[in-house]
Amino acid sequence: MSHPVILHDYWRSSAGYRLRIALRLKGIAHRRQSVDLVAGDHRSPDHVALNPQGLVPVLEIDGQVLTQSLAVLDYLEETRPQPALLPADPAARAHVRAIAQAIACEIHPISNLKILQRVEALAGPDARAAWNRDNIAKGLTAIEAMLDHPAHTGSFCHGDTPSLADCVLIPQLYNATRWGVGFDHLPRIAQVAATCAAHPDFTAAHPDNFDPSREARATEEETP
Ligand SMILES: N[C@@H](CCC(=O)N[C@@H](CS)C(=O)NCC(=O)O)C(=O)O
Repeated sequence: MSHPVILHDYWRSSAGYRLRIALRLKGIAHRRQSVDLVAGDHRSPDHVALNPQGLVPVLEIDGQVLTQSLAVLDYLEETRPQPALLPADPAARAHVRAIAQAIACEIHPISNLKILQRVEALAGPDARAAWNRDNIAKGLTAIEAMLDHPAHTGSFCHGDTPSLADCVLIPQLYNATRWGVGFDHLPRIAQVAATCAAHPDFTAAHPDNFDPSREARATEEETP
């Protein structure tokens, strides 16, 4: 019996955006279910039943309910190995994972909605943007140094095909732009951004395509 693949996410969620890219790169047909973070839908009993952490994304696949985007990316790679989003060489795999984790475990968590709301409550509305810009700018500077290594040349984060690192970096760059943090001065990141901006699976996953003010299609069937 085949199970429908359902991605529960919010159009501006960068963790959800990671999975939107990976699902397309791997050609996995799916349906998207919008969870409106601004309206607080992620705290509803229905959503908390899917994800006890009350976060997006959640992926229903193969009869499983999966949470934590990096764990979901690993699941997709293990169950649908082609096209590979991890290189074959163990050292290269470690590097790709290190980039993904540097973003997902270091930069992203302290830019999260609940953290920004707490910073604003403690230190005022200006502190929210200052905190976030500083965090993203410092984080991207470190990522640039990680990418700028002879063993990891290419038009993507590693080599000339997309990897898990690109699935995580591109949403972080979307966040950077939203918050007015530029990255033109970081040549490797700018190169990866330009490469992915010309790739149909990355453009199809872009948040603008899911902006409810542009198009009310929260539960519409989508194919990669
Ligand atoms: N580590 C989690 C992070 C998930 C996460 O932080 N999701 C955000 C949206 S990008 C969220 O649901 N935020 C709700 C909130 O902060 O209240 C993952 O990678 O899935």
